[in-house]
Amino acid sequence: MKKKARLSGKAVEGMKGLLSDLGGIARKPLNGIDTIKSALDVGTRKKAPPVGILLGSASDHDVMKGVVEVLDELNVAYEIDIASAHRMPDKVAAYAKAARERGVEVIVCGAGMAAHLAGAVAANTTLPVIGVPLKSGALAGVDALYATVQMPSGVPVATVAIDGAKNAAYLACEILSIKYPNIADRLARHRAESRAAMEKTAEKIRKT
Ligand code: RP5
Repeated sequence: MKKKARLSGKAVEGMKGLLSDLGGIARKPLNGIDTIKSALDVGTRKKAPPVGILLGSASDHDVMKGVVEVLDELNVAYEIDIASAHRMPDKVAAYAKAARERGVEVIVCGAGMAAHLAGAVAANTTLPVIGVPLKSGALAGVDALYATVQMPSGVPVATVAIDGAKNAAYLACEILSIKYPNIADRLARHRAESRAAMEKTAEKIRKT
């Protein structure tokens, strides 16, 4: 009898979280781009949001929701889906090949272990691809870091730190800010706020 493929407990939990996050269809206008975030229709819609987020597995969602949190905070629209480089290679290639024409402007990929996702996406598009190496397995993300960052010349992947989901989102926004002045303004405001918060803490420390 054929053995059924089973998802790990972590993957099932990640999938549940992802589906509950995507449960309510959210519309978010950005610079005239009206978007719907849905795990179901990525790759088929004509007008895509500027940021595409791909996860190598449902088990990556816990960390990768950091990308979503930052994009929500900066009011930048995105679409998110699971596209595993080794389990769904055809979906990965199709997504990457169609992305530019659909209107995607930056792609963020998060994957762990041998982490081929960002490289496989970069191989199929000339859009900027940001890779987030994720901590998992025996090598705790060092494997994913090397696999993501060590792209051969000509097919770059801008790689952030292990589990650096939030920085991937900020970097995606910085890339978009070249074209969208309102995103540049929001980034500048965010930097100013984070500086002010640090000064406030410093003030407290100085007084103790
Ligand atoms: C990678 O292998 C995924 O990106 C994930 O980080 C890791 C484990 O995947 P699952 O076995 O949990 O699906 O491909």
